This record gives sequence, structure tokens and C-alpha cells, in this order.
Amino acid sequence: MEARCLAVVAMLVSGVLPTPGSTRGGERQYLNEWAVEVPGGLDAAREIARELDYELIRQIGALENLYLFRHQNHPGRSKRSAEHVTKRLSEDDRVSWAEQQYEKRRSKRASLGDKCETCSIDKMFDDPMWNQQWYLQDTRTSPSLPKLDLHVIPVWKKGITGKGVVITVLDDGLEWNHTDIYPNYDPAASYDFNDNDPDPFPRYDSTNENKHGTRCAGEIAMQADNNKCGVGVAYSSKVGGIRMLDGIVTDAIEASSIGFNPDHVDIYSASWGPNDDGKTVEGPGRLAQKAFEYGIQKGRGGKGSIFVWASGNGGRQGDNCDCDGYTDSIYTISISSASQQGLSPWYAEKCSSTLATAYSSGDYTDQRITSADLHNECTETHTGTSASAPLAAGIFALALEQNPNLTWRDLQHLVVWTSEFDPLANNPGWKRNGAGLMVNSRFGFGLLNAKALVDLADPATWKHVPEKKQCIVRDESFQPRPLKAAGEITIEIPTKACAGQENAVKFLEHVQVEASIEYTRRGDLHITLTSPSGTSTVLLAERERDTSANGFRNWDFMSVHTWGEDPSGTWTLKITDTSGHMENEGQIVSWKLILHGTSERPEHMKQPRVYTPYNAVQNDRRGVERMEAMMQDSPTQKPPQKAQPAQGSPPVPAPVEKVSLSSSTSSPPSLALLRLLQSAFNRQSPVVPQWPATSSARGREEAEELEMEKAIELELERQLEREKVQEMQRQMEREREEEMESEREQEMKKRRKEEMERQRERERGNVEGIPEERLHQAIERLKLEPEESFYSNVNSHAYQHRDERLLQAFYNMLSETSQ
Ligand SMILES: *[C@@H]1O[C@H](CO)[C@@H](O)[C@H](O)[C@H]1NC(C)=O
Ligand SMILES: *[C@@H]1O[C@H](CO)[C@@H](O)[C@H](O)[C@H]1NC(C)=O
Ligand SMILES: [Ca+2]
Ligand SMILES: [Ca+2]
Repeated sequence: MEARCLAVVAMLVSGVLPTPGSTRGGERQYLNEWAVEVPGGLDAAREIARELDYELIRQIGALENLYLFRHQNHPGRSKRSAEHVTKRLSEDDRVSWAEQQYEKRRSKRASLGDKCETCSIDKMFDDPMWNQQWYLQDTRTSPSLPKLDLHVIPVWKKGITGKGVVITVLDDGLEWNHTDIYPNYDPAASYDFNDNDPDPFPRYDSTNENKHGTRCAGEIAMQADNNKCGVGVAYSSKVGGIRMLDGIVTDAIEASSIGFNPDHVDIYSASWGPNDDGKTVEGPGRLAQKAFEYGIQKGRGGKGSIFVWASGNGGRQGDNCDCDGYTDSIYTISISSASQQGLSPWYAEKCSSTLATAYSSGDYTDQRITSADLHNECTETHTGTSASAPLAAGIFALALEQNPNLTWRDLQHLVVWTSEFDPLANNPGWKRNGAGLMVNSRFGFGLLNAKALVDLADPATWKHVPEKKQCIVRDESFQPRPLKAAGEITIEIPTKACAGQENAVKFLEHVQVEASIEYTRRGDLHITLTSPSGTSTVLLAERERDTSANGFRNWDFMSVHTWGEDPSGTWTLKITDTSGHMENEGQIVSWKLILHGTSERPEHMKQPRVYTPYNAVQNDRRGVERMEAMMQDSPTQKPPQKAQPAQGSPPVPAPVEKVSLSSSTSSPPSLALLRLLQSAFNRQSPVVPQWPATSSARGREEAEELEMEKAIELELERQLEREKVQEMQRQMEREREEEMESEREQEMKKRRKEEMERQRERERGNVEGIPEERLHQAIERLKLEPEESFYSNVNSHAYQHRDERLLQAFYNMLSETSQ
């Protein structure tokens, strides 16, 4: 929408914008409430309300001259809009705009499943669940797991714990008297827009439906060291709750929440959005959009409110966060999830607007997120992208304590520049953009690293990013172009990016393509944008369930993937339909390319981004663990002598990979193979297949060492697998006792069973007898870009464990090459 691109202008011009929510289908429920813009202010609004028989409920958030009216003699809910009433209002000379409020279907991005199990010990705090908080401290029980945690502890050790920073959670309420939250509770950051009173206390019911907000707030601001539940990421911050999801959600309610007390609240955390059903296309309405713009311009004393948004849980439904105008907004920091295993979880959505990632739940054996829960209880089973966004909000609170002067754009730059590729490197879809940044539509710029972010934000060294510029590129002579099934529209967009003008953009931030597309089946459209530097980004991926014929009307597709690039040159916009639904047809009606960025290079970007191995610490630790394991298991052997790499040095491929295949050991080689495969995926430490010429330059001592390491690795892996199988058996037993309620659970049970069988099979050891050069070829193919390698097929089983996926991929490959 115009409003989004021309923020300032939109604030001044009114009444010329497309209808909010115009692209959504389905039946609306209209309320007896109207949002009314009265330039004369509160007194005039009171007068109008009295004359026309309305109740003046309140001003809408911080939005000046916008008020919410309730009509006394009108049904509370109706399928038909009362256009005559709206007309009467908007035709009043004192009113510049009026709109009847209707219900917006909003889903909490919530709760996906069961319980946490594996936990270990650390005595930093006395809180009983501290040891379950694997994403805050490295509680790995096995060295074969990736190092886990968001590097928060080093920040706490500097004394930065969120002091003076205010966060509010926009959700279904907040149990503010929860004893692990109460000391940090901030009534000035709280309100109940469902009941229109200042108390956000959730409504209790038998299913504890309204636990979501309390759980999200607990992740951020649980008290530390009070012997209750766990520890919040920003445990000295202040937290509030806006109750707005437990009832009818309207544009006015969203706007009131997004714009609540913006001079007091620093960070708004939202874990909800349009339905993740894979067929909805919806963005903020006019009021919510204005509230975002107001927050960005005026919030935090003009430095801009921080809006943190969960990217969505619609992965299973084939949903795509490109179609969610809240995550897709340039004003929100959209956060996705990674599991304990460093994988994209089954519920995650892909899109080009996701900025970064925090940990959350994953597969059924993966640990979940710990928090406060309703009725003064605790939970260790918070899940989904819902759980990721508050962790990010907590980390941003730490950054704001370090440097309260950060602007909303400073913070986005900090996130882009410090998020980590390395811990998520074992996923397909990574690319390096023209500015040298690693980016992925599952994770944005990667896993948040609290320490790196807070360090870079240090006010002694951080320079505010230069003034924001915006350059709009359009083609005045563009005529609508038809599109059919199996067709393709390619639009070349040459641009100087407003060079020589005041608004020249030389260093990109966000890019938007605002387009109107008519199409008989929206879900079959696929749109890519390629930058002059050659970065190709999927702006819209197919959504099987989206059969709507509504197309897109002035929809802003947003991408962060070209961040830091020079936008001048030729952009290519490509729209295709490869669905095979031959009856499909439509046209691209209009488009506009909007470049956001700066004319000058931001200070921190004067040196290239350096990617250090996130797990350097892990290598140290692994060395210790390995030795212990070895002492136990094979006491007659001499311990490995190789020094572990120092922190910050480039990753060294684990040597075990190089001998595992040519070795004549009788142990099943499958797990060593897994290692090999894993490292083949890690582009920072590519496997250099030196065999069959292994013996050439290698000293005997080194070979021995490798041999040993391999044996240890295998043993550890085997133990882990045994534990896994046992755990699965326990899990299944537990489940047998439980009533299987839903279809989903049935399905999960089946998956578990299958997984267990595969696991058993794997244990038996099974890749023997494969010719070496086959393996060699397979590894070579693994190193190819995801699109070209077989991994792209395997990827469709997004819910399996990494090991399993790799092994499966390998088998597929081998059977393929032997045919
Ligand atoms: C919190 O308030 C509710 C509602 O008044 C009450 O039922 C509950 O006992 C209180 N919890 C605590 C821990 O005081
Ligand atoms: C923030 O900015 C104000 C005004 O420019 C300045 O006085 C203050 O020292 C700054 N604070 C920090 C932490 O840099
Ligand atoms: Ca606590
Ligand atoms: Ca979604």
C-alpha cells in the first residue's frame, strides 16, 4: 500500500488509500464500532459522539485525532456493513474519515506439543528450571550436538540484564501477579483492549487457552535467582502485557496495541498474525499501518519503537510469510526459529522478509522453551515461532540497555551484521549476497548472537546509521502483461537508484516490490527478484492451499536479502506459474520497485563482515569430552595430541572424515559417514576428498590420531543413538497410556514409530560394500548448490532429524547412481 512506502506523505493525505484487507476473502463480521478521524480533536469528537448518539470509547493508541466510537443502537455483530451509518459520519464536516470496524481473524503462533526431558546442571542461578534453559546456557549432553545457546551469558556477565528497558507483549493477557514476573511487571506498559480497562489479567478457562501472553512475557522477564521457574533473557527489564487477542480483533484494537504508550514502551513483541493456513494474504489495515509509522517516527523519543514479530507457524500448511503483511513490513523485525539441532523446524515458514532467527522447539525429541505459565506455574514446553520472538525481544532489550540511543534502523543493522550463519550452516538455501552477507529465506541472516550484537552496539564505538533514503523506481509506460500456466513474465528494471538526487540509495536496506497481480489461482504464482549484483530472492513461493482468485492488490513484497548491496544496475523481476494447472490465467497489472537505504556507507560496514565459527568454543569443549570418553572406553590407547583450534580461528574440518571410508575397521561406518556428510554441507569447512590418495603426505602419528578420533566419535555416536532409541521407547510407552485425541497426534505417533525403525536399522550398520568412488561422487554432489543437488528433494521431508535426512539423502543418491 502507498501508506507503507510513503510514510510521511501517508500521514498527511487521507482517504485515498485502498481498502484495508482488500485482498482477503471470507465473510466479515462487522461490529458496532467506528474509527473516526476528527481533525478538531477530543472536544470535537465528544460533540459529534453526543450529537449522533455514539459512545466515545477512547483515542486510538497514540494516533492523534483518531477515535473509536461505539454506536448505541446498532447490533454488536453483523454480517453486513452499515454503510449508511459510515456515510453519515464521514459526511459530517468535522470528520475527515470514518470506517466501521470488523473482526480480523488472528491466530496466536502457539503451542505445538509435549515436554522437555534431557537436562543437566549448572549452578549459576537457583531457579529450578534454569538447567532446562538450553538456549541460554550450553547444556549439551552429547558432544555430537551443536553448541547451543544465544550467547547471552557473556552479556549478563558484563552486568547487562535489560535494566531500564520496557517491553510489552501484545497477546491474550498477562498474569502479572505471577511470582516470577511480578517484580518486573510494568502497569504503564499494559492495557486490556478486549475489555477496555488498564488490567491485562488473562481470562481463565478450563483449557488455559489464554496462557500464551504470560508464557511469552516470562521468556523475556522471569526473575533470576528467586528459586521460581526459570530465568528471563532480560531478567531486569520491565515487562507489560497488552490483552488484545482474547476477543474480537479489529484494526482499531491492533492499532491501539501497536501504538500503546510509545514514549514509555521500547519494544513490542508480537507472536500472532493473519491465519497461518497457507491461503490468507493479509496485512495491517489503515490504522495499524499508521500506528507502525507513528511508532517508527515518534516512539522512543523519535528513535523509533522496536517491533518484534514471529514469522509464523504455517510451515506444515505450506504457508509463506511473504503473504503476512506484519512480518513483511519494513518496520518489524521478523524472527524465525531453529531447533536444538540447528535445523529449520517443521512449522517454520520461508520468506524474504525474515531478518534473523532464535531457538525454539523442533522435532519431538528436541527440547522446548521454558517460561512462566498460568496459575503461577512454570512450563518447559513453550513452542513454535511464538517462543522465538520473545527471546529476540529480550536480546534487543539487552542491546538497548547497552545503548539506549539506538534507532530502530540501528537495531536492524546490528541484527543483520551480527547474526550467525555457522550454527545453521547444515541447512540448504544459504547464499552470499553482493555485500558478502550470508542469508537464507528460512533464517534471514542467521541465529541471533546476543554477545556480538551487544558488543557492536557499544555507544563508545557504534555510529548511528546515516539518514534513511528512499528511491522509487517505476516504468510509466508499463502496460499490463498477461500470464498463463507454464508461462513466464520477465521484467527488466534498469535503475540508477536516484543517483545525483538527494534521495540516492547506494547502500541498500529493505527492498519492496509493490505489485498488483490478477490471477485465477493465486497459490500457483512464483516470483523472484534478482539484484544487479546477482542475488536472486524468492519474493513469493507457491502455496498449494491458496486457491483464491483475488490475486494481489498493491501488495508489498519485501526482501532483506540484498542488504548492503549497491542497487544501481538492472534488476530482474520474474513471475512464473509451473503448476501445470493449464486453466490458470491472469496479468500483472502494475509494479513499483522501492529501494530503502542510505547514500553513505554505514560506518560498521566499512570493513567486510567477517564470519567466525560460532562453535569455536564447542571445539575446545569437545576436545575435553573426547578425551574423557576415550579414557573410559579404551584406556590402553594414548590420548589425541592435536591441539584444539583457538577461538576465532577458521574451522578445521574434523579429520575423522578423511579416513573413515578407506579404513578397514569392522565397526559400521554409517555414523562416520554422517560426519563426512555433515561437513560436506558446511561450506565453511568443505571436505577435501583426498582419498584414495590418503597415505601420501600424511605422517603416521597423524593417521593414528585420526584413527583414534574416529573410534571415539563412533562410540559416542553409538551411545547417543542407543540413548535416543531408549528415549523413544520410553516416549512410546508414555504415549500408549495417553489417549490419542487428534489426528495430528496420530500422525506424530506414526512418524515416531517410523523414526524408531529407521534408527534401529541404522544401528545395525548398513553402508558397507559400497564402492568408494560412488561415495566420492556422492560427496561431490553434496557440495553443489542446494538447487542442483539431491538434497533439494530430501528437503521436502523437513521434519526429520538432520542425521536421518543426510543418511536418507545419501541412500537416495547411491541408489540413483547405481541404476
Ligand atoms: C493472582 O490473581 C488471581 C486473580 O485475582 C488470583 O486468583 C491468584 O491467586 C493470584 N496469584 C497469586 C500468585 O497471588
Ligand atoms: C544518548 O544521546 C544523548 C543525547 O544525544 C547523549 O547525551 C547521551 O550521552 C547518549 N547516551 C549514550 C549511552 O550514548
Ligand atoms: Ca525465576
Ligand atoms: Ca503465515
